[in-house]
Amino acid sequence: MTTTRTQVAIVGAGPAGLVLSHLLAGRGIESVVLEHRDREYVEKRVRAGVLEQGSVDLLVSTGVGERLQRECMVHHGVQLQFGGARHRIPLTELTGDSIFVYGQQEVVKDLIQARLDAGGTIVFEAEASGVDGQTTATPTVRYRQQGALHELQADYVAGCDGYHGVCRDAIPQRARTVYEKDYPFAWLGILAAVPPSTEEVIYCNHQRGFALHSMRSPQLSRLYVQCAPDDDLDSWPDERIWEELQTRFALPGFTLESGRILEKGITPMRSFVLEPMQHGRLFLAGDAAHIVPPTGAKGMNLAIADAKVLAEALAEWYASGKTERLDGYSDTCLKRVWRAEHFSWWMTMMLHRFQSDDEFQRRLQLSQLRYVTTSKAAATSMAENYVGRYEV
Ligand code: FAS
Ligand code: PHB
Repeated sequence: MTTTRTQVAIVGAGPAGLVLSHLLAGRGIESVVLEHRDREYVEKRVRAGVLEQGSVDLLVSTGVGERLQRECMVHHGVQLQFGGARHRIPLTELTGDSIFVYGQQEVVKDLIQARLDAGGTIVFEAEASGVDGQTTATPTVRYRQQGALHELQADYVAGCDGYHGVCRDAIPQRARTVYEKDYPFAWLGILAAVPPSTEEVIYCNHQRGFALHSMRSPQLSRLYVQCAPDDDLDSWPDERIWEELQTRFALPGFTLESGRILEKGITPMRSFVLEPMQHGRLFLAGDAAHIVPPTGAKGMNLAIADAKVLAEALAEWYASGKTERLDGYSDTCLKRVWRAEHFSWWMTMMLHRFQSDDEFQRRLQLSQLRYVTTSKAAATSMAENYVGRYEV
């Protein structure tokens, strides 16, 4: 077994781990990122698509936003469709902020390239199996690469390995509390080589279920349709996907373009928070600590926000030996996490069809949708949460 050492060991090369490594490098702090998959896999994995103003400001201000600024699609509103009509929430008019459509895989590509250009270390195909010594001064990550066992010693370990990673389990059961909720549906998502049929993201509440129309570029559409939680892709041939999407988005004078599906996948819907997000010298960031249903477009933005807080806390310790920010990391992050958890739950409850749905709940949903699309106060509340501009 080989043993190596760094200042900060980061498990996971998703948005949380890569932003953290990038920000630490900007403060002269060395890190090593251990990533289970190969570079091609992580750069092709299609996931989130909406960046908040705060996330974009961070990436641009730290020198990794040049392609994002060139290629992203800037949106000043989102559409809510229900009861046979579409209603616009004017995000920028209500909050002063916009949203930025730029695929998560593009953010990952830009960050990986920036780290490697800067001489950063990302060890691909390195699967972490556990963390030891997290309450000592030298926490250690055990990992396998090419069949051999290795260990990475560090001053601190950042668990950025997502919901299915191993770092969360390095926090003892006695020291943690889990809050979670599963939803009785999933999202089937497609990436299609079809120009978007809309200029702005459409969230649709339809009798048959929720549907979402987003995009990745003027040539690429990203769409989702609510499906059963145990659905599999075999029961969703392309023809059925397009037929269901066209049914749910149907409006007089509107045509949903269809075409070649490049990628499809089913994402389960859950809300999940682990408290606290730290134990000793192990700190969790992003999906390793919390999950939101993607209805609020918060997942990737929360991961980036956690990384920013952790980078600033680690920089304070390396500069001064002070631990106030590190000690308060979890409390600081959880304020924003719970705001995003509530908003994502609220959007999910307002827009989806629940099998146990009785007409009372259906009428509550429609009343909520009518209120959000007619009251400036209600629309502003939704807009503030959606663009991520709130004091928590
Ligand atoms: P990530 O999961 O992105 O990254 C974790 C990384 O750790 C991965 O690269 C993984 O390979 C690696 N890893 C895991 N275990 C490891 C181990 N043992 N050793 C080493 N590395 C390990 N959010 C939205 O806002 N909108 C969406 O539409 C949306 N769609 C999604 C679809 C899917 C299928 C999934 C799973 C999530 C989706 N999300 C969406 C949420 C998603 O964008 C996350 O919030 C975001 O990826 C969080 O980033 P990270 O915390 O970095 O975790
Ligand atoms: C996406 O573009 O993938 C997207 C947009 C809005 C969401 C979720 C996903 O709420």
